[in-house]
Parts: sequence; structure tokens; C-alpha cells
Amino acid sequence: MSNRSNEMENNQKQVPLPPGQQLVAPGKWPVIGEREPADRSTLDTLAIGGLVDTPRSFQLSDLRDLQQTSMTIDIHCVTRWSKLGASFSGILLEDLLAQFNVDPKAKFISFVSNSPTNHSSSLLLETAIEQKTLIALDYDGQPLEIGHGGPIRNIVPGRYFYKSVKWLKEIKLLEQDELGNWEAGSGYHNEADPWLEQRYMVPNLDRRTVIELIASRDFSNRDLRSIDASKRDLRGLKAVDAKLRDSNFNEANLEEADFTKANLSNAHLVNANLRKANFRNGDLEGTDFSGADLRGADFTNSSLIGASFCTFKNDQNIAAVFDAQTVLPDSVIAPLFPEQYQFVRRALDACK
Ligand SMILES: Nc1nc2c(c(=O)[nH]1)N[C@H]1C(S)=C(S)[C@@H](COP(=O)(O)O)O[C@H]1N2
Ligand SMILES: [Mo]
Repeated sequence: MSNRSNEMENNQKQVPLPPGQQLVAPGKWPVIGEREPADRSTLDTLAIGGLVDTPRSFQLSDLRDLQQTSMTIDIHCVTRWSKLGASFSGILLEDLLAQFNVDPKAKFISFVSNSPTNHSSSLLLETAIEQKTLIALDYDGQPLEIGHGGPIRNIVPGRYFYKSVKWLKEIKLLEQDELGNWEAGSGYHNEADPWLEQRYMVPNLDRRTVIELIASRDFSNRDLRSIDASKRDLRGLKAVDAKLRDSNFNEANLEEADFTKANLSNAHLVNANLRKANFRNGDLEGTDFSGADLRGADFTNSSLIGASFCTFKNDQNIAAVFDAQTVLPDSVIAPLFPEQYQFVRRALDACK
């Protein structure tokens, strides 16, 4: 075993991480998803409504006047990056709700964002309280930056980070659940416990549809989340703009496949033949390319946060292969986990 893999195994053993997660570089906190709120002029207001006696709005200054709680939590993003020891302070949801008479019929809580899509996420009210949900105003003793959802965002410790909504504008107490955007539109798991690896809900693709699709070799523009195409011969597959989160292409033949603008977030492409495949402008966050043949593949403008190209397993390296024709600019690999970045950088340099 090389020193490199020794180092990497040690790193992985030092800290208990939920399954399938890796650490971002120390001190790094990537901005994920939406980068801008919808209306910067109304960011200071938080409304509480739904099943409460008197719906009410708080200004940022009102929130600062309430009892502040500090906590240090571990961030686990569904796209496989984790950041340990992030310190937030703000108002505990439980303390905020103590100011209201909450109708006992309220079983769910929805957090709504001041964002272009009215992004939202919801939880069982009981879970939100148990998990010590925080209405966070500060990170590391400073007001939360706008890119990270400042000035007001909720933080749900113990759940994948998509339950923590940036630019929080409204909290609704509900009798029936209102699924959030990622949960309703992208199949993200509604419970989202990283220790149980609840990343995605079970998909609703039936076997016959899958077989027909694979035979057609045309996935363009379709939502085929979690499709199992492992070991299939899909040479020349058309998959422009396809939604393929959590899909399984392990050991598949995808030579010259066109994944332009496709979403392959958390997809499995272990040992796949991806020679001359096109991933331009793709969402490849958390995607596993370990052992894939990437000779001539094009990754121009793709997003690779949380992606893997090499796995160390039982003293063995399952490493992707590149050649001088692989298009993988340094700006594209820069957000990779440090060990992954080192591996890819060295492998690419060796091809020059
Ligand atoms: N309004 C809004 N909130 C959001 C998202 C988003 O796109 N829009 N993305 C979610 C996801 S998937 C993650 S991992 C975190 C990212 O937060 P960060 O950009 O501060 O790291 O925000 C969550 N909350
Ligand atoms: Mo995420």
C-alpha cells in the first residue's frame, strides 16, 4: 500500500462520519444550491404562521433581543461532503415557539425561503424540536453571510443539510406535511437522517419502463432518478439534461455517452467505461467515478463538489484512468475533497 492510501485510511478512521461522507478541507464551507435570495430588501423579516394563535413577524433586531443559544454541530450534505465543528448561534426553535400558543393539531413544520423558487423544507414538528433546530443568526461569532443564507437561516443538527433553509422568511405550523422543493421535485428523502443514509426516497420507475429506456439508449430530458443501469451496454447513450441523481451505472459501457447538462448527483459510475463521454455543464456533486475509464472524457464547466475518482478498499486502489485528451481543468477539480484533488491532479499531470 502506498503512503497516500495509508494517509487517506487514517484520515477516514480518525473521525466518525456518517456512511458515504467525506470531509471538506479544514476551514472550508462550500456554498451549495441557490446563491442569491429573491429580495434582498426583505431579508430582515421572519414570519411565523399557520396553526398558531396569533401569526406574527419578527425583525432581525427582535430576534437578536431574544435568548441566544450557541451550538457546535457537524454539517452533512447529501452530496457527500461533511464539515465538522461548525459553530452557530441564534434562537432555539423551541424558545421561539414558546412565545405562541401552538395548536395541538400542528404535526409538521415548514421552513420557507426568500428565494427565487420559494425554496422550502419541512419536518415533523416533534423532530424539529428534538433535533434542537436553531434559527441561526451567527456563524463563528459573526453575522451569517448572505451566500450561506444570512441574515436568518434555520439549522437542523442531525439531518442532511438540505433541511437547513437559507434566507428563512417564514415558518409555518401545519396539520398536513407540505413537502419541500428538493423532497417533492428531486426525490430527496423526507427524513434525511445521515446516519441511516436517508438520501433519496424509493423511486417509482417500473421494471418494464427501465428495460425499454435502456434499449432506446435515449434518456434525454427525462427524470430517471435512481435508475439501475449497472453493467448495461449503453454505448453512445443520449442523456442531455437528464435527471439521474442516485442512478447506478457501475460497470456500464457508456463510451461516448452524452451527459451534457445532466444531473448525476450521487450517481454511481464505478468501473464504468466513460471513454469520450461528455459531462459538460453537468451536476456531478457526490458522483462516484472510482475506477472509471475517463480517457477523452470532457468535464468542462461541471460541478464536482463531493465527487470521488479513487476509493481505497481492502488495500486496493479503485482508481479512475485519464489520458491527455481528458478535459478536467484545475478550476473544475478545485472543489474536490483534498485527497481526491491530489489523486486527480497527480494522475492528470502524469498524462501530460
Ligand atoms: N434557500 C435555499 N436553502 C437551501 C438550499 C437552496 O438551494 N436554497 N440548498 C440546501 C442544501 S442542499 C444545502 S447542502 C445547504 C447548503 O448551504 P450552504 O450553501 O450554506 O453550504 O443549504 C440548503 N438550503
Ligand atoms: Mo446539500
